[in-house]
Amino acid sequence: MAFDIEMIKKVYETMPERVNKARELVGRPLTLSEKILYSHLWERVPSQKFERAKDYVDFAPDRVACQDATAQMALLQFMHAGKEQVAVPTTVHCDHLIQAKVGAEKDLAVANTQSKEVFDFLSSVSNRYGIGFWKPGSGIIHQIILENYAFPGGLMIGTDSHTVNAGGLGMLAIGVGGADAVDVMSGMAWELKFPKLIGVKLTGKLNGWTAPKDVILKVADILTVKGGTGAIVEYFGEGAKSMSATGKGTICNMGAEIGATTSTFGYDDSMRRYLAATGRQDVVDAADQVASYLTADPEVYANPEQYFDQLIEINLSELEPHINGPFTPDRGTPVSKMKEEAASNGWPLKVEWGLIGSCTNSSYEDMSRAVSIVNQAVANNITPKAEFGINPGSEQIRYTIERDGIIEAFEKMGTKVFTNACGPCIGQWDREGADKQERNTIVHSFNRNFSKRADGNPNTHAFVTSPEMVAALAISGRLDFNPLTDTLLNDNGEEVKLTPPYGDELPTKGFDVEDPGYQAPAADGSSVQVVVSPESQRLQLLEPFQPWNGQNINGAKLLIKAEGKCTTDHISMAGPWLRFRGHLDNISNNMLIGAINFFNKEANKVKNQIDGTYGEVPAVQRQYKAAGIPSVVVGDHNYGEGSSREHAAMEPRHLGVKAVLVKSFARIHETNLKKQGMLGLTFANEADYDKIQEDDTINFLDLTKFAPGKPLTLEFVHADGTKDTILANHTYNNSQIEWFKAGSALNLIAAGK
Ligand code: MIC
Ligand code: SF4
Repeated sequence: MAFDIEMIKKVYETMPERVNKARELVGRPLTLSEKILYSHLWERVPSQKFERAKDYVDFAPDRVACQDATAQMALLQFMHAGKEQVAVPTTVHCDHLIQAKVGAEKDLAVANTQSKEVFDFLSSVSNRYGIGFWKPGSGIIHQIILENYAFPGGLMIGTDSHTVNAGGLGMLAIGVGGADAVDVMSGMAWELKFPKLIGVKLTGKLNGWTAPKDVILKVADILTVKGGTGAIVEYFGEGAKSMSATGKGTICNMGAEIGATTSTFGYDDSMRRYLAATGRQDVVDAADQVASYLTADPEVYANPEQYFDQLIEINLSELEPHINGPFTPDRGTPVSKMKEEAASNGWPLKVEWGLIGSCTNSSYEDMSRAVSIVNQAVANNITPKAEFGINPGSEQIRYTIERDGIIEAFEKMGTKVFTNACGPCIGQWDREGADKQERNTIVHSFNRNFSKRADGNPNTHAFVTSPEMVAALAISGRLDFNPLTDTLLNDNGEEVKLTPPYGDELPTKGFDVEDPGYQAPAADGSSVQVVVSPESQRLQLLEPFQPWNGQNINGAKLLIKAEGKCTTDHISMAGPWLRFRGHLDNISNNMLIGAINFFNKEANKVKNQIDGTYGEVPAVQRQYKAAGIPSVVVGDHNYGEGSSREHAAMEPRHLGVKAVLVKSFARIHETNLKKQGMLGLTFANEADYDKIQEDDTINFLDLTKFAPGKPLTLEFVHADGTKDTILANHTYNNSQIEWFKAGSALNLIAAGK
């Protein structure tokens, strides 16, 4: 039986009435995304039509998921909300804090010792408040969600940007910061600007070396890292039906990389098969009763251009395998063009490592298709040229692939099998030699490849591709190997051509597992003690942020003018810093240390306007704070792209930065800034970015008149006494302005407002 099946049945019972009402209000056939949104309104039955990209709407998500690296801050905040129990089904997953080094068994034991305090905290808070807890080693949050909790037509939020993975089962699953999760766990509405809709029509059928991953690598190439901002991507067409549910999950997962709010697919047979194989025939039976509500109205897919804001068409039969990177997931290169591209850009051609796993590609199907390539290498006497590592997505997958001989086949090739966890994908990789900072290339099936992300080495060129291509490239040891046309030399000096991958979508003998690693919460947790030691270096209880003093901000200093890409990895780096995710003061020592200073093109070196020296960003900011001087951060486009980590907003807030002024924001980060009581502003005129100088002092002229839709006026006083007055736009609505005034959204919840 599925978890929370009664809740799921209730969603289906209420769906027809709500969707029918919405169709009447909107006055035309509905997309799937609209059906899910309109059937999850806080007001229950819809009473008005919403305008896309304009109206803020209150929603009632069905469930919440948190992973260990973000759950600490989310739950520390939730503890302030004064509730006895979470209001909707919620789970916590331990997956980010486990380092990959020698292999699963030893690495997990090390993590359980090193992060014991954090795991114990998460386990006891979960037990206290009625939250399902998935222990370290149980798997990566998004695979566990897909295997256990996702259901067609549902709406969920999760404190991780790849929550969107659950779109593979026809959900709308959306990544948020911890403060948003706290709203929903506390029984309040969750607010989102009604998204725009991008339709992707998939014709033809995947074949040969092409995999679902290539669909999203192609879409990322078309839309770029910010092309999906504020939009839901809805996939449909014959090509969509021919893909597995986990393959659909891969596509939705990487929708985070184009900034999309989420992505989804209509309910189909692939979802029925996956639900049944993962023990949820009850969900299939319930969903089948309302099947027409779990996909768009037929008119929509017949004439998509009338219903979507943007339409993309991809013919799967013609799609080539793609290899995206380095340093950004939207730089797509079809395999046939790689020789040329790699040579003209001088990318290191030798592949040092091939890594298969991460939440986007760690399903049974992924492992079974990748191993079909590995098996060919072994059978043909080819010694792989690169090292190999895999992270299975969940204990259920690991157990099943071990039973089916897949692990053994990987190991024949010297593959390291790491813990069922994020591992190298988030810098939890103790890669030998990474500290030498040599230029090198790795290929992986993850979703992100920002600088330093996997091994901390800024010279590692990481390329994202499908698991089967990772296997082929790692075996050949070359980035420009094209398995469709090229041959490999085996150990006997013979030429061998690899044949295309094949594999089972689902295990023919069914999934199996001995201990999935789940801990159910106490039925009544009121007596459970949650202890945080005041001496802890890993956890720190939160102090409420101070409310706004009602005055204009005057005499603020420019902390940094960040140039170019500034993702949440640049603002609050992961890897070794993950251990401080529950300790705001300690983690604040990584604030913006990866951002490039426009004025000297260096990272973590900014001018201290108090004494004119140059120092590390957090250190300089701590001096401003100690001197009671406010500060402002200036940034470029798509600032805060990537992760949902609210630390990227809480750290500047904690250290006394007042405003972040950029050309444009990534959605989750903008909301995180608002929730934490910061000013997130955008240049009304982008060219004003060029006017900002290193020694600037900033005065807010009309913050006392802060109101929705009204730009703020900022005066930049330069060192020579001249001034530039510029306009800064913002997207705060009335209630968000209240968060700013109160010091944070949480301060309002705690005050019972
Ligand atoms: C990531 O992939 O960057 C992470 C680590 O999963 C983050 C969450 C985090 O920073 O904890 C995400 O994607 O939201
Ligand atoms: Fe974990 Fe990587 Fe997925 Fe983030 S993207 S949840 S770090 S596997």
